[in-house]
Amino acid sequence: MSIITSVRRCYHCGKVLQDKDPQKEGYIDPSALVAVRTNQMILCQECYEELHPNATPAVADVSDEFLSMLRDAKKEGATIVYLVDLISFECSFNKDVLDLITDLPIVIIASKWDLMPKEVEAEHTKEYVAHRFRAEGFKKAKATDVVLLNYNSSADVTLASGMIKKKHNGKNVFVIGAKGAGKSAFLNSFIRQFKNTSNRGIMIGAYKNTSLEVWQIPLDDHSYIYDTPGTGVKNSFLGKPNPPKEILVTSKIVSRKQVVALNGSLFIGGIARIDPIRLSSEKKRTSFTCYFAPKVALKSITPKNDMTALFQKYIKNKALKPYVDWFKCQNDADVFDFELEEDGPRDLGIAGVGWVSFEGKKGDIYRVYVPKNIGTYASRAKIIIKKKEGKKK
Ligand SMILES: Nc1nc2c(ncn2[C@@H]2O[C@H](COP(=O)(O)OP(=O)(O)OP(=O)(O)O)[C@@H](O)[C@H]2O)c(=O)[nH]1
Ligand SMILES: [Mg+2]
Repeated sequence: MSIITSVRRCYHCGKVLQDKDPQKEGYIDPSALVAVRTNQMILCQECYEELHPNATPAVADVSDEFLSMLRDAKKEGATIVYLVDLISFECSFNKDVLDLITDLPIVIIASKWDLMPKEVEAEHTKEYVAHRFRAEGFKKAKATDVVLLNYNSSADVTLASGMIKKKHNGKNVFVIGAKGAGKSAFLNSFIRQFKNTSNRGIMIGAYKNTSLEVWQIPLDDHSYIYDTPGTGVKNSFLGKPNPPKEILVTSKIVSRKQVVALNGSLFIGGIARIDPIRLSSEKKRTSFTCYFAPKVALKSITPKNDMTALFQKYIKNKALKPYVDWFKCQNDADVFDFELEEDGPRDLGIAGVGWVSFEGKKGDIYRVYVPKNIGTYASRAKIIIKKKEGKKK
């Protein structure tokens, strides 16, 4: 006689489950294995992570070494130059970074000003950036702390350099921001205008007790300005191994209009989708002003019975550019409902790609589909289109 016992396996990949070694296949936390009955379907940790959607939009990642550098900055009361890419920075913040620096003096540089659409208005944009920083914990951030920067404009660079010199008060300055935000481009322009009044030179090397490669430029005999490695962009399309080239904004964005009916959808290439699912306006449709690179195809879909199957068909047939091979079906998506809490111009954005702007009404709900682990956000509008002719850039 033999005793036959059914071996518990992952319902998705079929691997035999084990709770001893997280590095080996089929691993599952022991508590999860105990908690479920023998006949219940269960997933190994790897499949659970692969299949399980995020409960909140994905956030930016950061290394421990970077945090240890910022602990130094905090200790010495250094000044932070926080550099953000105006086209897409809303999902680039990291809570551990913010916890260390929100009380330090700050200069905010918003780069790629030259790539913003022509209808953009400088004062509104500065206030928008300051508002986003206040929301992230920089309670005192003001529009006057923000410099809009085109790194090719020597006037913009002079303005930013002047603000840094005025604020840093003899202490070190750390230039931080997401990968690709434009930190090095700014510091290269800074160096072109730079007069070294100290008896020290510009150096490149590992920051104290870390492997972080930093540039250090002497501001005076006691302080440096550091160009630091970018914080993680794993939650952005730009952080993926081969980001689709169509998303890259290389010239001034030109806005496009798309009207989408209630329960219809705006397909953004084969990489995202936005559906108005509750609208209070009588017209029961939303007019989106869309800010993406010109090769990102946009398509307004009238409501259909099976929107999921339709979106899947578009993705499978590669009908709209861009598309990525890691977003094949609805199971690969994170899906969020954004319910508006106030009336007024609002944005919905996708990390590393762009955003749509529209007139929001309190209580309206928009459903956003993005590939799993790509950030998405809702905010007040980055660009307000004035009825009367406003100040042009
Ligand atoms: N059009 C435009 N392009 C910019 C601007 N600033 C930076 N760039 C471009 O953005 C890209 C990334 O800039 P970098 O300066 O390397 O970014 P970074 O923040 O140093 O990136 P990491 O070192 O990887 O963290 C480069 O191709 C720059 O030429 C700007 O103001 N306008
Ligand atoms: Mg750099």
